[in-house]
Amino acid sequence: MTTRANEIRLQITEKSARTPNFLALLNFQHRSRARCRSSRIEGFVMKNILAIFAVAVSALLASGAAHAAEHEVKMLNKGAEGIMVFEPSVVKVAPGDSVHFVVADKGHNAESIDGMIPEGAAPFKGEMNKDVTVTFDKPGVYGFKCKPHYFMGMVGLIVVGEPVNKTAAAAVEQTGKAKKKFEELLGQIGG
Ligand SMILES: [Cu+2]
Repeated sequence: MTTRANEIRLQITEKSARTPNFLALLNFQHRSRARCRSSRIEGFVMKNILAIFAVAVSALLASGAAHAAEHEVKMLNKGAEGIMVFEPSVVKVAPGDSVHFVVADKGHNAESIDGMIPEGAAPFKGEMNKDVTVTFDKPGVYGFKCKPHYFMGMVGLIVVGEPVNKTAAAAVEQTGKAKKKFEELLGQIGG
């Protein structure tokens, strides 16, 4: 019993007996079509593996972003602790968290103080009248100031994890009202 397809193939074979390479050509076409199909399947599988991988990576990133918090420190002409202040003046954060320094009143900036940041940490310097967001990765204490109001005691501390460099930060020479303020603030943190 022969199927219709087999009959056709037989007919072709008979007709092309004169052309010796026809069968070989047919065979080649068949094999290359099979290869094509299998590479299409491979492509489909690869695409899906990549898609699954991309979803997994973005889920990981999203969960990481959800853990990193953003804290806020306002620059104020008048706050609960007096005039020309950062509020709050001490912020405890986890490594990877960021702090958004907000210009709530004009005429202030936020910048780190030389010697008052952990070894290897990058200093930061916000421009006057501009908000600045700083991400803190290295554990330790970070002393910062408002440049024009440093002498009025407009300073603060960010404590990232453990204040490992507290002694070094406390040893930095301070002047004006900042000296007393830093003694106060450093007394508030552990380590
Ligand atoms: Cu200021």
